[in-house]
Amino acid sequence: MKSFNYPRAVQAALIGIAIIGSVTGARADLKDYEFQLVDQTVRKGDAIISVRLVHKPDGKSVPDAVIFATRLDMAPDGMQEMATRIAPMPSTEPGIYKFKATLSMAGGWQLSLGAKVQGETGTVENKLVLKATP
Ligand SMILES: [Cu+2]
Repeated sequence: MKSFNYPRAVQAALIGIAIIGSVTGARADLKDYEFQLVDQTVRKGDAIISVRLVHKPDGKSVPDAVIFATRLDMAPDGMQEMATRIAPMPSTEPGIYKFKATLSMAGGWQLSLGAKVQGETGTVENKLVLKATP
């Protein structure tokens, strides 16, 4: 019976380590956060782009993050030099962040975003691809 007890003790210790690991991981891991496009497709021209910042482990939206849009360009269509200006807009829904941009051409646009999340150190960085329709 002694041979039985030892592995169980090890198993219990490993579970303990796993729990501690996941708790600290949830606090410190910026990979737990991601941006998601509210709409994958927008109309060409003056557009409003809405993104949601999500905490993946619980699927919750993250309000009060400091978001900065770094770039919007047509890299998905091989035109990375074709960039357009992007401006933040006020949002009425917590966890949803809005931007205004002029998408001068139909096709794929890549939005590069960064975020500072309350209580987390470092910066969440994501690239999202949306489609502008003619
Ligand atoms: Cu283009």
